[in-house]
Amino acid sequence: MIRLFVLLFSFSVSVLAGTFPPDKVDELVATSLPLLEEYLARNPQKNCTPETAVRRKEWGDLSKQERRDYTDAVLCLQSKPALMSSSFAPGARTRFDDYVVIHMVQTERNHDSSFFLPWHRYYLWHYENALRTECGYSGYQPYWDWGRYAANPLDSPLFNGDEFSLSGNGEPVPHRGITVPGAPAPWDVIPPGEGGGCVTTGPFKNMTVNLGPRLQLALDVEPNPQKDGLGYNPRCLRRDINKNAATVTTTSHIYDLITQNTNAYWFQTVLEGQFAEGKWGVHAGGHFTVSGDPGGDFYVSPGDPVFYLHHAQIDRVWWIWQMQNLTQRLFEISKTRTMGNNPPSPNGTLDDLTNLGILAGDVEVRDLMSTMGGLDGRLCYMYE
Ligand SMILES: *[C@@H]1O[C@H](CO)[C@@H](O)[C@H](O)[C@H]1NC(C)=O
Ligand SMILES: *[C@@H]1O[C@H](CO)[C@@H](O)[C@H](O)[C@H]1NC(C)=O
Ligand SMILES: *[C@@H]1O[C@H](CO)[C@@H](O)[C@H](O)[C@H]1NC(C)=O
Ligand SMILES: [Cu+2]
Repeated sequence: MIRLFVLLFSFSVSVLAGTFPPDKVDELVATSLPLLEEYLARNPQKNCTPETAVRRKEWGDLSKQERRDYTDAVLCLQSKPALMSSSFAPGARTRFDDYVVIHMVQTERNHDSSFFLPWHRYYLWHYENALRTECGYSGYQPYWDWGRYAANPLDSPLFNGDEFSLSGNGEPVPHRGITVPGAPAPWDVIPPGEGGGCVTTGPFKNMTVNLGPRLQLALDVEPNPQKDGLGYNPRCLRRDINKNAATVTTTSHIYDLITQNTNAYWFQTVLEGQFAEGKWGVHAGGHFTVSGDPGGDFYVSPGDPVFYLHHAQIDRVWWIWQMQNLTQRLFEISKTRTMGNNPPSPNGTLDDLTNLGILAGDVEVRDLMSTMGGLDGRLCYMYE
């Protein structure tokens, strides 16, 4: 009887939400919302309430028109001149490139450190704002729920290559797999997918990648004229959509990450991957599901537009994790101020400052912890 009810219930929800029935992570969101409302009632956050908060949606739940509006806005950002000075970054040609440069020059501060989650939250929000204010986009930043498509990412509304996707795979070019630093065999190499060449379908088929590469990739890519990757190096967007990497981003992986890690240290550690133990984690897993150039480059990865949907899902998973115990987790950070604590540094604190270079000035990490009222109420969003 209960089973029948659950079946009927999920059936009716799936009809409402389109073709994707709620999975067990979506159910965690549903059960958390009353806790969030109760917390906000006790701790009001700058006029941000579930009624006023905007909703970031999953790509597959957007209508075709909404998907097209999003990619049009990204193409618009790619058509506007950079703010970044060309003496600082000769490869920064467009407003889209400005964001790539900011990520490149701050990579070693904002990964495997106390800044990782809050900084990327700030970065995404700023990019979403640029799409809206500079390119007339009226929606919000969509996310990519890896779990929905982990079995076959190529056959997804993100990567199927149609005009409503984020463009598809690269042309087939034989290439080696991805080396995972420090991982023991057989996890030291992610076997390659069937792409690797230039993307030839969908909205980004004509896109020019200007910056990078910074790292040695598995692909044959023209090296950047500058060692720091900031030189001008125009080339096609390459991808290798890789289901071998997606195996670590299933809904079960996401669910376990959220429910089995009860402090910020372990939550972030498992999310970012424990390479020495052969665990890639959902962060690297998602990046390497797209891979290619610049998607597979730790520094330059925001140069593939899918980056922002991947990191929106990272931000969503953090948000869901925070909601499981807001009293403890809303303002809980971990790790030190330097990547991998190298060189050694003190534990990060909520008073630490972080910025987006020329795009946005210093804010306290504390101001980035809540999507419901952070940045003096300018952060006010939820994920569906
Ligand atoms: C790509 O560029 C060609 C030539 O300029 C143009 O005809 C075509 O519409 C462009 N395609 C997309 C998806 O922007
Ligand atoms: C939330 O965290 C607090 C502080 O660590 C703890 O006392 C409480 O039991 C937790 N609540 C739940 C529901 O886990
Ligand atoms: C830094 O944080 C870790 C847990 O993330 C904790 O075990 C350690 O005691 C902290 N160090 C200092 C100096 O507070
Ligand atoms: Cu990053």
